[in-house]
Amino acid sequence: MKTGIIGLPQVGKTSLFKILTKADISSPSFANPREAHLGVAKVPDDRLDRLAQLYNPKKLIHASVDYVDVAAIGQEALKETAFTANLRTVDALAHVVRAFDDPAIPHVGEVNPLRDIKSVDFDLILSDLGQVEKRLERLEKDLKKMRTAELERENDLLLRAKAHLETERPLREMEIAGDDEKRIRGFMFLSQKPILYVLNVNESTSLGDDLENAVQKYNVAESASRKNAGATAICGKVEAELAEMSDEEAQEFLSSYGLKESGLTRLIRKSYELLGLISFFTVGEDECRAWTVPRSSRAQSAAGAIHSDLEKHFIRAETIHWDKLLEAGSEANARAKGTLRLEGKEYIVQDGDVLHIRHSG
Ligand SMILES: Nc1nc2c(ncn2[C@@H]2O[C@H](COP(=O)(O)OP(=O)(O)OP(=O)(O)O)[C@@H](O)[C@H]2O)c(=O)[nH]1
Ligand SMILES: [Mg+2]
Repeated sequence: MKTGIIGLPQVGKTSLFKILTKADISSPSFANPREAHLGVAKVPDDRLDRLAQLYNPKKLIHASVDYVDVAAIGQEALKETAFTANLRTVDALAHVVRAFDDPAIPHVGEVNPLRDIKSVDFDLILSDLGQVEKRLERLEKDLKKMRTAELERENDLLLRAKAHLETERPLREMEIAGDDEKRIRGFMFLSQKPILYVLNVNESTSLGDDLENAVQKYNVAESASRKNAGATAICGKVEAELAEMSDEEAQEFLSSYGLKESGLTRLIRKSYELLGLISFFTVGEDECRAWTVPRSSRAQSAAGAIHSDLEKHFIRAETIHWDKLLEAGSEANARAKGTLRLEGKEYIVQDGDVLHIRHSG
């Protein structure tokens, strides 16, 4: 999974990228400011950590998310092919929105997250509209030469997309079904990508509550409730400090702010929700590992996330929910208690399942 970090100038995009990926921006590979930063973030998962305590494995592998940090968004930037190319390939966007006050850091006008959200969404809409219009012009010419059913369908779809965009709504809110999904995929429209609005809020002693209330406070709840959208809040300043600490220090620091978990954990969880993703685990003395699959995946296709051979030669999945396994203390105990189940290929994998795939390969 790949997420693009976007937003207006100086809102904290690169800071968020740094704390998510722990990348050293000062290293030579990040020397060119016009180039996008690419990095990988480990998906924090307390469930996997606790399973690992039981197995003490040689390798512990968390799921990961790729992030790309691009320059500030705007009409001009969106006209640059290199800028849009970096964003077209992502699965989702994280729009960092300024909600912190700091007179030292300039911002377009006063702090107003809802205005910024609308403004960036508008830029994405306009960029897609330009692309749609260009393609429609081509199609018109092609259709004059040769009327094929496929060209006409594409034309109909793009006319519908155009009408939708002209009402200033992003494509992520448009109904697209069946073959049209495939047809539209190739365009990699920016306003079609699921988006998470990330409010970057002030540091405060009541940060726990502030983060909880930020979406309401800044009137972002309605935008976040739309199709393929979501919202969360972080405090970039505090997260940056957290990123430098050991786990114990971080825990103490979090509770001093009235926080149970880091904002990043929440941010990544929200991204999973937004994209309809879940995690399942494989465990053993060699390796404990988290895997990411779409919600409602069947056991056989989930096995394919591990290896295509496991999918092909799938027989059954020994299955137990992670907390039941911890409760039993071992797979053998769980088997004896009857909490370890044998599931077939049609089984719908649940978030937090531990699977052991039996196969004939
Ligand atoms: N007070 C405060 N300052 C912050 C916070 N997050 C980032 N900043 C500061 O804001 C400035 C810009 O941060 P960046 O992370 O570089 O922002 P950006 O969005 O990547 O900026 P551009 O790429 O230039 O558009 C830096 O000086 C940061 O230290 C925050 O939560 N609170
Ligand atoms: Mg930046």
